[in-house]
Amino acid sequence: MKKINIFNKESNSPSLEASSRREFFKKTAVYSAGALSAASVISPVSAKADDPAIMNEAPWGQKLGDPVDKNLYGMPSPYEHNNIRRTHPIFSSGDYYASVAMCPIHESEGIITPNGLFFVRDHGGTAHIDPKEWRLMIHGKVKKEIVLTLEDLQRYPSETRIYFMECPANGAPEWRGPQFNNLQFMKGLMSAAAWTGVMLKTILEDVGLDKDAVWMLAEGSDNASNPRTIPVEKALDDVMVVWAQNGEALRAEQGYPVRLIVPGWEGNLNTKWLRRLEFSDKPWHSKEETSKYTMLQKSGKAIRYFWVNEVNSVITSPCPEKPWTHLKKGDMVEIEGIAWSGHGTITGVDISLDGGNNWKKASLKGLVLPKSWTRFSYVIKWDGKPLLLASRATDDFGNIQPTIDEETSAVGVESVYHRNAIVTWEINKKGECNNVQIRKHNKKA
Ligand SMILES: Nc1nc2c(c(=O)[nH]1)N[C@H]1C(S)=C(S)[C@@H](COP(=O)(O)O)O[C@H]1N2
Ligand SMILES: [Mo]
Repeated sequence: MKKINIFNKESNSPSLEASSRREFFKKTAVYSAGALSAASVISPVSAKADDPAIMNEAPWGQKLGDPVDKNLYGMPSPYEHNNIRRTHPIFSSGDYYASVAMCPIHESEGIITPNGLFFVRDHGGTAHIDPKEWRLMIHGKVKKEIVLTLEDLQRYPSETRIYFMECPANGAPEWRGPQFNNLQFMKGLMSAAAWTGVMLKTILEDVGLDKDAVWMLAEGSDNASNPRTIPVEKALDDVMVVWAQNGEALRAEQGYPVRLIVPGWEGNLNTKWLRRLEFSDKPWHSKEETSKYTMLQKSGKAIRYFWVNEVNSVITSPCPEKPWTHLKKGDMVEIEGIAWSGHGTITGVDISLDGGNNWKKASLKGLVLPKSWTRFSYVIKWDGKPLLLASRATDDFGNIQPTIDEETSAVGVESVYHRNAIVTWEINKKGECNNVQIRKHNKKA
């Protein structure tokens, strides 16, 4: 877990950090004066009072609409055809079985991803399982080895919890420089949902773990099986065995009928189409099981076990797909985005308008939950001048998002995993938004 400490504010004394931070905000008070609270009136009026679209009776009001039994499972409006997952050849190995479909996070609202838009990462295609045929075996270093049917599993008391999930390869192509002028391809290997299932610790209390059980192997029943090892400590903490997502059964793409949820840890540990949990006193040493998601360091050595999705954030509005080209000089506009940390809860997000030389506090809006997406907001009056917009999140474990220089000086550019360096958008005079990489930021803020 070495990498975490590199970006951990604990290297400074906490009180010193806090006071220098206060000082900083005092010093930048003048600069901050241009920033307005989210409560400021924006009044972005663009239509005339006699606009025919409001003066005339709409065609859809002149006839009956569809009968309520037309769609017994609701679908998005046909006008929302652009809000879809997208895949890209850079993330595929020639076909789309072992590949990814990325979440349209630029269109995402709030802290929940609709089930049809949740990102998909399959290694051997999406399996379709008849729930009657589904079984879960729990064995190895347990007092009582068991095989559960779905009905058995659902007899355990259930819980619903909101968590994000992020593939550690999110942003992978960005390590060597900007690759996409597109947020969905840059950061769309993540989503968030309300998961319903049983806490794994509830099952493990029932079957009884042997004292020397320290590792858990989770395996799926799909073509890839995705075997992964997880420390028992985590399994007993907040891991869930879930069958529902946002109030309905899991989608096939998310592992129907049952998957593992490992909150805040790498997406690949969240085994879909779960079939087996095996407990052991030692890690498994085969290549498939542990060597895939190591963290290559600059030295050429790799960190073997590294699971947490570190503190991260990105501005989702504006972004390359949602520029400010419709804005006029002097318009009020909300800068908005998502922050998340697999360690815990987001404590704050700072916004920079000048590529990281000055930072100001954004407000966190709505629910702020551990290991969940957290929305942040910062309203400005745009003077029509070019900006370099960046966001920087902190979490309650004292982590702060690193600059690109800080991150690459720690791990080099050969890594493809766990990218959490600050993302910068360049807004030009036309209001277009481009993905640029600012390597260095003012560290003091
Ligand atoms: N059985 C199985 N589980 C799996 C995978 C898989 O291919 N097979 N992919 C893993 C990876 S790498 C990730 S990032 C997450 C993605 O979950 P999602 O497809 O629901 O977004 O599932 C993980 N669980
Ligand atoms: Mo993944």
